[in-house]
Amino acid sequence: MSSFSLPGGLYPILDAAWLEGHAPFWLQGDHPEQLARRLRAVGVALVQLRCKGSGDAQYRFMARWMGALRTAAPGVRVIVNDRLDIALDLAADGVHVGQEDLPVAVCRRLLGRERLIGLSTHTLDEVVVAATSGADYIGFGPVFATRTKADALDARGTETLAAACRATPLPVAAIGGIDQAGIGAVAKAGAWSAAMISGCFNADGGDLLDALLAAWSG
Ligand code: TZP
Ligand code: MG
Repeated sequence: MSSFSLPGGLYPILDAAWLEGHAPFWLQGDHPEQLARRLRAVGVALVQLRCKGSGDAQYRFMARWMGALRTAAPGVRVIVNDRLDIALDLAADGVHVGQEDLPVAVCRRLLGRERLIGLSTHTLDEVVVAATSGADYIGFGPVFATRTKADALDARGTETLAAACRATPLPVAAIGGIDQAGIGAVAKAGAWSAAMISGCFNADGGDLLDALLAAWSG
């Protein structure tokens, strides 16, 4: 495991399908660079790239955003969802895997000690097991109901999130339905960060980063 010391707070997930369906302009021209600059300016430390499309689409989406983030947001760490091979090819700062993806031990062997590995968990049992998996942080959720992930499980609620945070020494990235209204409770529950896809943006696709940060800090 790497020596994990990364500031928490907002953990935006740039999801290809969500952006395409709700805020496609972020995918055009130099908008990726503009959003990358915004993320850095507000102090975001970690971003995840997520694309559930074909391998080719996944690669193009992630390569485009990796380029934008490296250029316009140096210092912001970039985590690739699911695809360890793409993470390696793009020299990402780490990978985020689910319970049914490549085992953390395999990711660690290929990524080395310094890069980050996140592991999704959904139950307290999974949280406990994850503590010895070699992951640097865990995701836990869905905390609230979400419309973004079609096969999302039932909302766990902030009480269970707090129990998850108590049950592990690892930093917990809460996920699922987190928005301006809920992010304060997520922070109070002891989460290290709030991972968000839709909650980062308003209905027009404008970013809500300032308001989210204010609500996170209470
Ligand atoms: N895993 C659990 S819920 C979820 C994922 C990827 C979706 C999160 O999206 P949103 O829009 O922040 O609810
Ligand atoms: Mg996965």
